[in-house]
Amino acid sequence: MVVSESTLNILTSSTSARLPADVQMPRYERDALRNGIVHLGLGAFHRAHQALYTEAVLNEGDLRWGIVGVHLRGRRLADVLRAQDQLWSVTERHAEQARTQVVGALRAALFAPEQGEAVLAALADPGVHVITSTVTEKGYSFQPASGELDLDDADLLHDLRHPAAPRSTLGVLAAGLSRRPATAPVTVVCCDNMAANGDQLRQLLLQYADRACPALRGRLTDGSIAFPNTMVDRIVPAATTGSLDWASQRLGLRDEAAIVCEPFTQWVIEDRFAGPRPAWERAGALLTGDVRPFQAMKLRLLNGSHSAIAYLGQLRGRETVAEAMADPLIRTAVRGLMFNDLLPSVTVPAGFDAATYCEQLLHRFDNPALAHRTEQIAMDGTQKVAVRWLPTLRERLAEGASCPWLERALAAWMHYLLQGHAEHGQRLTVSDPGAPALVAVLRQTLAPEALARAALSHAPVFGTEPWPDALAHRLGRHLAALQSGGTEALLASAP
Ligand code: CS2
Repeated sequence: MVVSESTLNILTSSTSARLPADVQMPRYERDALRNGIVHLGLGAFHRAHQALYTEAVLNEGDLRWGIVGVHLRGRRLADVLRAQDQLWSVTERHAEQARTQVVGALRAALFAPEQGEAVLAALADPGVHVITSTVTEKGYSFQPASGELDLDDADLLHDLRHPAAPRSTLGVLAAGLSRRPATAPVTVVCCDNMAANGDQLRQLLLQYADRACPALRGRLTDGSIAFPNTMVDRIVPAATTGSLDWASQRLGLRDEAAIVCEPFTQWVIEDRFAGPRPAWERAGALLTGDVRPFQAMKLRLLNGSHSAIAYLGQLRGRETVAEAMADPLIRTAVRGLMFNDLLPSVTVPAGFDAATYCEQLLHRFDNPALAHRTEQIAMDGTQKVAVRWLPTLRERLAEGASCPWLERALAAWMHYLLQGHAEHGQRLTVSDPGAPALVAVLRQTLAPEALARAALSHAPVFGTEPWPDALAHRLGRHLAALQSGGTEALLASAP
């Protein structure tokens, strides 16, 4: 083999000895690892979150939990990880502080479209006791408002016709689980930002099984496959050229899979496993009977605020969350949204102080060391808004309360979808497979109130239960303000 200069400068098992002494390395023999976990969706979030909890378990000597990673789409990262012997670095940064660790937990990075057989074999392996997933909300092929399968999803439709050669998350999971011996229980741990994410995934698999592989229904209902609900939290921006260059400087080696994320991390998991599991609690995970209060607190306060920052930030030309938070108009709106509109709808888990939690969130959003792009968070709004904002809005309106900030954020999202450019003129890229259908509805009229009414009747996002007429009226006023005076006019009229 020709060893080129550039190969010598890449993070691999052999070059890792050259890393600076303060970079934490795996403290176990990687060759002795066994496959215990299959993970679907090998993006940055998994590699900075669940993989680190598992790494801590491995570092304590329980080597049953090596991870087989599966990329469902996009092969670049699978290739990168293979070239790096499945190693990558995670640097936790806040302002000037930085701590770096290299993770060794990954045993293989499979690319499902080309290695489908190996993926299904891994899922069916009786030595694998846990399957985790981070495929983003849209990766589960469902309609956010109804929770039903999205029969417009091309990959899902493909799999319903060809279940033995699946492409979608549900199809891959169903085919792999169907192959497992009946004597091998397994736990599927959904780690995406959906309410009752484990229950939701199980429901979707049941719907899928009924259409494509009826034999799986029995396995999904006999208790041999568990779907605990989880709450996952860590701010992990997608890598940028800047973050990769920064990591290379720090490591003295090129790591094309390097992650720079915040120090904060939280994982709350319903303690409902069908077989053995890694002792993730040793790494700080909370195993508990009821995850719902944690999910609501996090999805509404953190993710709900994030989405507002994203749409206001995009319209006002703020590239990152930290930049958006430094904009007084956005900061005031985010505080109002959190403390006035969202917090009253959240039952904070025992032992948490709600106001402290919100202040911590503001501090996390301010982190100047992260380039967390508002464009990234703005993606897939049709999935996210339905989970992050609408349950609060429904509940608060039913109680007769008002949500002035949340309603303004909703209007800003609609305006963002329609505008296509920021207030200073820069083009905006809307990346959301569900958006064209909503935008088509919005484009049917120009009158703000009619536009708001049309949006609220778009069932895939807003559901089939009617929204109060007064809401359409208020949203219409906000849209009119946006059309005439932009976000400045929108936010100036807020309480
Ligand atoms: C963000 C989340 O991109 C987004 O939609 O709101 O990825 C967020 O950073 C994480 O959920 C934090 O735990």
